[in-house]
Formats: sequence, structure tokens, C-alpha cells
Amino acid sequence: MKDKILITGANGQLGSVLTTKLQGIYGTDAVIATDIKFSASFKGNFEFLDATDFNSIEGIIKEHNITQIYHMAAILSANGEQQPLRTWDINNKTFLNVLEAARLNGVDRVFFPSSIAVYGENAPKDETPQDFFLVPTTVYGMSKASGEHWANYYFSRYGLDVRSLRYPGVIGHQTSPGGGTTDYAVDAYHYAVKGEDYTCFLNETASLPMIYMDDAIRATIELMEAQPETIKTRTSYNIASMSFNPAELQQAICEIFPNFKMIYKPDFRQNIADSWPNSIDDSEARKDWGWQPNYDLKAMTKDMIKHLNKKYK
Ligand code: AKB
Repeated sequence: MKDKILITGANGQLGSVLTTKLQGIYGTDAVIATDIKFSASFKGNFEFLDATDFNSIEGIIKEHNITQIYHMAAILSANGEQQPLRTWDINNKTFLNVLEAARLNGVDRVFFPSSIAVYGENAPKDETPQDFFLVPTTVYGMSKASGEHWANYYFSRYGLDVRSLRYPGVIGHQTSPGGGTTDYAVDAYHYAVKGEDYTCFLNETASLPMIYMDDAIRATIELMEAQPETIKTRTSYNIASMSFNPAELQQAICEIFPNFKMIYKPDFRQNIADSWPNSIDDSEARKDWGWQPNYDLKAMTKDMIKHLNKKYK
């Protein structure tokens, strides 16, 4: 049977880049992009989908004979703290609907995006091991930690092929960030290219794991295309690429824009950053399915600025 792919949250930061990439690999007709909002620039098959409604998800799976689901819809860490109960409800309900609809309708494979937000203050800060126990501090992190356990449960109990990555902060030029704690880094590039100073909501020493969008999307597709027997972790894989703090990012940008300035005004997001690792250990992903990042801070900065220069010209 030919693959038919459903993406939820297809207009989000990662979802929209992933949709374009999957359309390129599998063909535009093989991809059904869904979201609760429509983007005028979208090209391809789009359907409105409120993933909190089980019948709507099941309807789309049946109508299009869906074989793979990438469930990208979620409320991120900083926005989540503004509305904890709604975030728990949206993030968990949508994923449980996806899992159950996938199981009942013979979907082959499901992708669940987890996050470094699953770790809490108890975890070692550097090279945090994948299997360290999870005590998240945000409702977003709690929803991702519980999602990982549900993924594992559906795999062990029903044999549903659910795969998951713990993303670091994702930085890309294609889309605007949507309410995360690591989003300062994306914002900083935009301000630098526009020739403006940037007021950062984290302090200059807040070091966090980050990844360039190209690497994040490639990791996602490589994981989903890996042979099932190579996937040994059914909760979620750590993937690492680079780690830096705002001062190091400023320095990297200043190599291209020497006058770029960052002003530091930490707010509630600093507490979230303080509870997350500085760097994570991704040796399991490297060992099991060959994960390897391509971009470091310097290479990412060069590429981001090249693309944003075109955008703002
Ligand atoms: C966020 O900052 O909330 C996200 C994440 C690290 O999951 N980018």
C-alpha cells in the first residue's frame, strides 16, 4: 500500500517545514496537512482539524486511508504556563485521540514530538542521560513526559509503531516561533538582520540545547524511516546538536553583524530555562539509528542570516 501521511499542527513552527519536506519525498498528494488555522501561502492538501475531537481525526484517517501520522500540534512551554489546564487538556487529549484512532484504524506508524522540557531541576545539567527519571516543572514538560509513556504503552500493549524524539530548542528561518522558551534565539537573528537591538528574556548565561531546523526535520524523517527493529527506545530519543547561551549566540551573530547588541531582561521564562539541561546525551539515537547532526552554532548562524537577508531585502 502507498504511504498516506497525516500531519496535525501543519502550520506550526516545525509542522510547516516538515509538511513541505514530506511533500517533496512522498509527493504532494500523499500528504494531508491539518491545523485549526489556515495559511494562505499553503500549497497542497489541507483540512481543518481540531485534534481534540476524536471523530474528526478518525474521519480523516478513514477518508484518506492514512498510514502514517505526525502529531505536531501542541502548546509550547512559555504559552503553556499562561494556561496550564488548557495546555494539559490540548496536549494530552489530542495525542490520546491520535493514538486510539491510529490503533483502531490500522495506521502503520505514529510520530510524537517530545522535548528537553521533560527534564526537571533534579536531572544532571550536562550531558543529561536519556533514561534519567523525569520531574518536569512546566505543564508542557508534564504533557510531553506523559505522552512518552503513552507512546510506550501503545507500542507494548497494542504493537502500534509509535516513535518519538526529544527536541532541543529548534531554530529555523522558515517559520516564526510559537510561545517557547528557546524562541529567543530565533528572534535574535531576525532583529540582527533588521539592524535592531534585541531585548532577550533570558539572562546571558542561560545555556540550552538547540538544533537547526534542517537537522531537526532530517532526524524526524530518519527516525520514521528507520527499520522497526532498530528502534529500541519507545518512550523518546534524546537528540543533541549544539548548546549555547545568549551571550555566545550574540558573539556568533556579531561575527557577521559587529554592531548587533543584546540587552538582557530575564522574565518568567528564565525559571523555565533554569529547570532544563544545558546539554543532553544523544548516544542512544546515534547507536540505534545512526543520528548525526550537521550544523554547529557557526554553520547555523551563517545559514540563518543568509536566508533572513533574502526575506528582509
Ligand atoms: C520550548 O521552548 O517550549 C520548545 C521546546 C524546547 O520544546 N522549543
